Amino acid sequence: MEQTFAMLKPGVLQRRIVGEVLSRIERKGLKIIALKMMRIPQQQCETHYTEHRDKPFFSSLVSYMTSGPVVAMVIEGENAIAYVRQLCGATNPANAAPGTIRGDFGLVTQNNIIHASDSPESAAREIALFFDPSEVLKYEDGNQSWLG
Ligand code: 3AN
Repeated sequence: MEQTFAMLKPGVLQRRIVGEVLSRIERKGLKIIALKMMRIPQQQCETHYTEHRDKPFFSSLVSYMTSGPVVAMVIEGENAIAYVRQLCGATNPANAAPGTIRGDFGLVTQNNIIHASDSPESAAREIALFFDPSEVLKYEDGNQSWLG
């Protein structure tokens, strides 16, 4: 079963919409197998966004992402990476369709509510960066064939 990493960005807790965002992930049938609130240390944040190190928005992105608590998670399910990206919508909320998380809750690109891994390689790297294996919990769903 595929696993992906997602993170609710600073501001989501303050706006009291953590539950709304998590519920969209759960309603889809995806399974949350790790979840924690944390403040990201600067170094860890720079490592997480290392592919954007040379972009003009890098330092602003890192200071925003370390400015308040985030909610990090590992999500499991069939095609979890693609489905979570689909639930998020386009990077720029101006282009994100209504009904998507960014389309419904976001206004500007940097503060676009949620991060989600974009490939199996990023998912593995990001899960390992944020979670100790002991924090990722395997549990049975019972016989629910609609879960795929
Ligand atoms: P996504 O998060 O949709 O995979 P990426 O990987 O291109 O998009 O960007 C990573 C993060 O960098 C975005 N979630 C957003 O916070 C920030 N970002 C991307 N493009 C811009 C931009 N043009 N200006 C400011 N921040 C940006």
